Amino acid sequence: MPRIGIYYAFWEDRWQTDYSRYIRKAAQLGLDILEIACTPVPAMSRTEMARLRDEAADLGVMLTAGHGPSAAQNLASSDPAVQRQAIAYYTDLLERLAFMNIRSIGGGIYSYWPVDYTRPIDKPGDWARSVQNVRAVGAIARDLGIAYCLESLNRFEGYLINTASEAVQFVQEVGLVNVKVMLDTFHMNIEEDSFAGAIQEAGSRLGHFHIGETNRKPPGQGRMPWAEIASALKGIDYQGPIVMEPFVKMGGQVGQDIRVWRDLSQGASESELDAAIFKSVAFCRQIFA
Ligand SMILES: [Mn+2]
Repeated sequence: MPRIGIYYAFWEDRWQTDYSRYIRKAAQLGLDILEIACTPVPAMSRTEMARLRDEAADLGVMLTAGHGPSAAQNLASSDPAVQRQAIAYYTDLLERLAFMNIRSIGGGIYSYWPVDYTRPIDKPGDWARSVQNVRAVGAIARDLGIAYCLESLNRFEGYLINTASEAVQFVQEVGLVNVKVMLDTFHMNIEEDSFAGAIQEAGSRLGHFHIGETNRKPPGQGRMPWAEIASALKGIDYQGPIVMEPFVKMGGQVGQDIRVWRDLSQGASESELDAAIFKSVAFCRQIFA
């Protein structure tokens, strides 16, 4: 059975929170994985990190990490000082994730997010710098037993890796087994010619998979071709995490960064949001069985 998870920010409007609450909620809703944001991790005490690690273990919830790096954490930056700062950031972060028994980090962790498109883009230069620096950071992750998963993002959110094909090329140039491709159905829906084709192209390099409908509602509420997607994942014998990343509420930094400008939940209360996820988990168990 595949491991199904959820990104905590479905319920939150900030990129940080008390994750204990969501570890318990994930367990209650029948999820195998809680994905957390890395934002608060560098400021956590060892006691707090150990508490989250142990709470998750006690409830049988696996933790994974997602990250949208700030401009100061941009491994592709043309400024050598920013590159050094970004490498130092990941060096500390990865050690902390390993301490928390988190063995997967994913996202635009080869660039920064959200991108400032008012500035000119140097894709070849940023690509070359990012390959080199992801190799350095990826080696640290490898030594800690962490998969470093590069998420292919749609053009409005990223410019270095928009497709599975570009992700595979990037990962090949990095050349480390633990630096993997990460796909997300929301981004794939915009950029890929074929869902199955993209998954097949990633193949054994696929390390993390995000799911959601075209408008980021929970899986099962829209028109994503789930049968094709599930069949393709089965075809490549994908055994990694499948994490839903729904966003339905406006407000806060999350609503701003995700560009949620209407309440897609129709005014749902927290218990109604929970019920929607409970239903979506059942849908995922069925479709990905
Ligand atoms: Mn995603």
